[in-house]
Amino acid sequence: MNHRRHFIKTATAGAIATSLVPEFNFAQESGRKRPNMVILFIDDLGVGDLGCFGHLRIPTPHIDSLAARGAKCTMSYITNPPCSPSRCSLMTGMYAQRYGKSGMARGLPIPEDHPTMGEFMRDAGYTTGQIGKWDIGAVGQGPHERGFMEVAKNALGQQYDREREDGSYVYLTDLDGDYMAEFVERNAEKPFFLYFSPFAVHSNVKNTPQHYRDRIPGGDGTAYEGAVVAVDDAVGKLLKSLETHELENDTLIFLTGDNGANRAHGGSSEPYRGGKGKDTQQEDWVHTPTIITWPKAIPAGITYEGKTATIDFYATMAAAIGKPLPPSLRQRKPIALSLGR
Ligand SMILES: [Ca+2]
Repeated sequence: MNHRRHFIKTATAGAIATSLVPEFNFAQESGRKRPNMVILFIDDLGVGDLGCFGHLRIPTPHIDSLAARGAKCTMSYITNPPCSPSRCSLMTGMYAQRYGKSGMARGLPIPEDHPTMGEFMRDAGYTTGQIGKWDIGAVGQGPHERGFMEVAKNALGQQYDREREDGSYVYLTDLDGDYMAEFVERNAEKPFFLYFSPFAVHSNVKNTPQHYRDRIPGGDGTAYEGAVVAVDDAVGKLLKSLETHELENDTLIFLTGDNGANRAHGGSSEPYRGGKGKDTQQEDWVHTPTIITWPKAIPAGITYEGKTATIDFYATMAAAIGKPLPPSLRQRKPIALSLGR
């Protein structure tokens, strides 16, 4: 199978959009091996939806294994709910209010004179890839235009029901997981940054394949519960691919949600109140389940109770590769990679 056809590539690295970041060659500067970066940004995932965060029914062994090999951050937040502003803040490392984005404001431009996380990593020599939902910036500010060299193609279909190129049915989350494994396989020999932002588990989830629902204890899982299991399987595909290429220790992985759970559609905010839809002034509208792993730098199996936020993932990645932040982010600090110590 020709995996290349599943991704659309820019002509050359750095061919589109430029940043204000000075030329910097980390490899020449330090001679150290550079870690790969992966962000797993799950749509509408509630703080109580994962086994490692206390859910009693949904089995999430792969995500739980991530937590076991790194840090579970129990006081982690987004700064701008819901979907679009949350993604803008993540990708720019800025409070989106700095460029006029308060509330949803879908389609509002992100700054052209400030590098996105994708542009920052691309300009550091990384191969950058994006899979799934973008929902950032204006027309002309898509993932290709704003730093991602490989962007997974959208499969035909609606919601979670999609078609493979041969016309056969595929559940979208399964396809997204395949894309992750493909991206790692293709780029295993050089440093990469993968931004995985699946449509899952955005509500209202209705058509989860029965075999996922059957994996809930008792076999009577809801469509939402089954969808979380499917995301866990996709994460499992990523982890297997990293293991196959012996990259586990050299990869910094963040997993989190873009905003709180939609409890009306089956998500869990436990042990907090609030979430998406109703009660957006309460805790779980902005409190997310975050896991950060990097075996070379973060102790295994720790629970970190200090505050963390997705807005600081950018600065954390910069610190991990030793690249100075752009001037527009000089006030940001990285999440301590020695979490818990
Ligand atoms: Ca969302």
